[in-house]
Amino acid sequence: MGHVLVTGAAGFIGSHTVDRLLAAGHSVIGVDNFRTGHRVNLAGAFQSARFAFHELDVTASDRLATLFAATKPDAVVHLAALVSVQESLTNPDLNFALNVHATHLVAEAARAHGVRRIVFASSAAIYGNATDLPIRESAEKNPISPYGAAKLASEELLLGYGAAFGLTVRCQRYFNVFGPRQDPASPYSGVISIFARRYRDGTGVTIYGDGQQTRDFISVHDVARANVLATTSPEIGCGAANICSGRATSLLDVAGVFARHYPAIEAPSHGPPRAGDIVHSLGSPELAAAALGFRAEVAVESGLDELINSA
Ligand code: UD2
Repeated sequence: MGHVLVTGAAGFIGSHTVDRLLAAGHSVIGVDNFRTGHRVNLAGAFQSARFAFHELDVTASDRLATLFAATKPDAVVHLAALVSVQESLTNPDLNFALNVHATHLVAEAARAHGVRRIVFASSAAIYGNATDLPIRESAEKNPISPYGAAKLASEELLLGYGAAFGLTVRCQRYFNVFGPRQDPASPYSGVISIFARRYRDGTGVTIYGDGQQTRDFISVHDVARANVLATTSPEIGCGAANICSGRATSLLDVAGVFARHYPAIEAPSHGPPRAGDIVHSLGSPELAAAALGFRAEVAVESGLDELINSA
């Protein structure tokens, strides 16, 4: 079994990835600075004797290198990031530090300490406003935020490392991930996390626009499984793949599931469309199926049922 270091371990996707690696029998070194992650997300992981945790900022390069030297991981799953597109617009310096420079520091530590594989949290944001749907990996990359640009730059950096130094690099281009532990704190948080909080609190939700806009929502359980496949599958090449469901779901359909669970709560109100919103986003899941043997299995409706019932 492998020895895997996960950065951003206490985050939404990180903590589910840690849980799944542990369930598969691997040993895991979790790293997080709790900037946006939460210790409570690792409550299950802390029960495992195969889990070790280090509170560490990945931009502290000396401490990061010391940790790699001490723990000698086989693979790194690099999920630590500035996760908000909006925050990358208001604080581009921090976006560069956390979403570009940190990637370099992780790649360098990995190279220096003989890590065989790096799995990286990329994003559909690298495609920008793509209109030719479903979006394939070969589509033009037109990031429209510092966040999307940083994710694309990090992909290139890592793939260059892979080619030069013989590491296997997998870039995971996540679409709209949802599920338990997603933080609804900001108005720019994922829409499903906002709806889940507001329905639970008994306050109505607002749909920006007519609700016919669609997204490729993917359950965090599927995303964690894709991360484990990318980390542990033998004989895998370097590359980038969409991690998506390949299915378009409208906001009205999402709201409809919540309405069935909460019949007493007022119907959504409609506000003006959000500035800069795209109407439709949909990924092609075919490359991930071919490269990783990954296909999403959780239907949006059952993922929403689980999320609502766990609230
Ligand atoms: C992503 C980014 C967002 C922005 C946008 C640019 C995430 C989570 N969000 O948004 O920051 O950069 O890309 O295209 O990465 N909505 C509502 N009511 C709400 C909240 C959202 O109707 O209370 C709508 C929103 O207007 C959009 C849809 O829900 O049409 C999905 O919103 P999202 O922020 O979850 O995801 P996305 O891909 O639009």
